[in-house]
Amino acid sequence: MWEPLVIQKSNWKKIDCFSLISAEIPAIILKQFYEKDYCKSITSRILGTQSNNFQNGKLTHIGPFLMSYATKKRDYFEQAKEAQSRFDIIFGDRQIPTTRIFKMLKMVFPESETSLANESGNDFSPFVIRIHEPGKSIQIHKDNVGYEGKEYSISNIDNQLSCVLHLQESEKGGDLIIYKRKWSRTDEKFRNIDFGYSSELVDSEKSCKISNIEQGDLVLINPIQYHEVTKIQGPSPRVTLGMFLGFSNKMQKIFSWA
Ligand SMILES: O=C(O)CCC(=O)C(=O)O
Ligand SMILES: [Fe+2]
Repeated sequence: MWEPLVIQKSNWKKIDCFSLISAEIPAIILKQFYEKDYCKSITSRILGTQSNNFQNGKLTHIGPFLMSYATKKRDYFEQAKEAQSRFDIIFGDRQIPTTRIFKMLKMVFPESETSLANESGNDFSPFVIRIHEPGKSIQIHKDNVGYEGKEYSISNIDNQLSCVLHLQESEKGGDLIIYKRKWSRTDEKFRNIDFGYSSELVDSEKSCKISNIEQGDLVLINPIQYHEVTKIQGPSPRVTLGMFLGFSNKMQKIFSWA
């Protein structure tokens, strides 16, 4: 059995990030991390905001995603600044999800200092909002800033987690699948031209499909384990807000970025 750790509301003390880092569990799901009403109002503001395309229009993003700017650091920080004003419009008087996520981290790692990643006075983008339209999917991939973000200061972190707030679910599809296989450098020959990896890599691996995520849930995964999101089949887009968490100095410092 390779199953997620499901944490009910406000039981944050039970969050075990070490089991996630060691891949003993595929994911941690924090149920009802945000109220449904909050998610509904943020989603309606998001769907009314202009967004930019990523992966040739297959997904729609608000805010830059560092992996797309691996060798374009200056552009990334410029886009991060620009995105901030869009985030300000979306959140307005409502709480920025980073606030509650940092509060949760403080409870789990009371000795650690958590902050938005910064390099030479430039803030990284705090999160990326993804609008997954019906028919779209996210191919099998991994996220590893230590490999793909070599030009950035945060690439020397010890561990990386991915943290996704589910603002709206599609009626059908859009399931997250995590494979019990960690990326390694030699896998690069299985890389697709545009994005992701050949499914050959994970065909015979243990996996966990999470199909019961609800609006307001926060999902933590270890993104160096291969993962994918299945095709969105319902009429409504799947809307998420994602960020990465980087741990360094024996978990003393926690950085966030997207
Ligand atoms: O569930 C999602 O939308 C994103 C999954 C993913 O690729 C990640 O968390 O790194
Ligand atoms: Fe990912």
